[in-house]
Amino acid sequence: MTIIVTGGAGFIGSNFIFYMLEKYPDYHIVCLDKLTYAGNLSTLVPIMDNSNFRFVKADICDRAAVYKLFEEEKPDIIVNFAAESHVDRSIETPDIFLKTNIMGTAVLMDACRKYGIKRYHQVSTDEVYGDLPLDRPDMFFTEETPIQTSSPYSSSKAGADLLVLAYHRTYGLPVSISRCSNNYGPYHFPEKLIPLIIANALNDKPLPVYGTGENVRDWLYVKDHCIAIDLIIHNGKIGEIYNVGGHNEMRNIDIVKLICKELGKSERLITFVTDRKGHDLRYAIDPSKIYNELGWFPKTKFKDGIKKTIEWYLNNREWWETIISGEYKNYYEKMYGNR
Ligand code: NAD
Ligand code: TDX
Repeated sequence: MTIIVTGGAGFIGSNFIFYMLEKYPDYHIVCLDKLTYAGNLSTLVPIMDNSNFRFVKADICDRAAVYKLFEEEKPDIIVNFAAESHVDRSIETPDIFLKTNIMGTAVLMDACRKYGIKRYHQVSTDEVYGDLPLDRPDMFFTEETPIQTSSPYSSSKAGADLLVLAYHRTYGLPVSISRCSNNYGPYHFPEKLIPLIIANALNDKPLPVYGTGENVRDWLYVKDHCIAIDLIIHNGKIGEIYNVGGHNEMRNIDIVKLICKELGKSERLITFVTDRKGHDLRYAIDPSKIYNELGWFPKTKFKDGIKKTIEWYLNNREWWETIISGEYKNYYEKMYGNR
């Protein structure tokens, strides 16, 4: 079995590759990644010598490079993680989100049509459903919830999802889609809430909370997401969408306070800053379908997952300090300098 994992040098993709190499010692895993600011080859160093693993630096929008790789590897399955993934960046520069997230998806699927594959799996997000009101805890996103996006990021992911479904209907491409809630865990890029707060707290820097901090996210430990994708690519129905969520809704402010507590840092570091434009209020997934069809449920409780995550950031300071001392410094100054 040969699987091409795109975006495997990023947060979830790298965790997925580690999980798959360990679980399936006879699989050949090929990582295709452009190594944007979010891709980190140092993450993959421990597996670079594994004979079942190959890394290829390429852009999913580069048709010639993608076709060449398909010709060489003759993959059975494609799992597409490659994307521009940060909402705040999409508000500043939407173009690259449209290019990578929509056009890149089309190029990958064209390659699938040309060379033939068993399955194309699109890693999508609950953000395609827009948001839910804060005062309706009875409401959840199901696979039938209409698409209603808020940001250029979520619109680009929704556009890609529609294209994936269209390739299935029009060309009969064997596809599946997973729409997951917020992930957290090792190798999470420190521009996202949890790793940013951990890194800032460890450096006694202000902890920026957008608006009032009452927005709610449904947090899932990244390994549980990897397990869900593994189940879907092996047993999920072709042409179907699966919601993946943690049953774990938390307000941003409570997450930030919890991290302060775990690290023994003062809550006085918390700084309320200007809200994100179009900020989604609440995400909450109903994962009944994947539970009923594939037996998946989130195994890691948030209280354990967040401890493991904090421990990882404490033990891997070099990984994230290299990031925050490099080019990312300019981004941070631009986004938070006058906020
Ligand atoms: P990430 O930003 O950490 O990693 C993205 C990876 O894609 C990087 O390695 C980057 O170099 C690569 N990449 C970007 N553009 C590329 C291109 N044009 N060609 C090839 N590679 C390219 O993202 P992540 O958080 O790991 O998210 C992975 C996927 O999961 C994304 O599709 C995202 O939309 C989706 N998702 C993320 C979350 C979350 O909480 N992080 C939740 C649901 C869904
Ligand atoms: O400094 C911050 N302060 C803050 O209050 C940052 C970076 C974020 N926030 C808030 C905004 C959100 O309400 O925290 C919440 C989480 O923010 P992000 O970590 O940026 O994640 P989110 O916008 O929810 O999107 C994430 O989940 C869905 C991923 O980045 C997406 O790729 C995924 O699709």
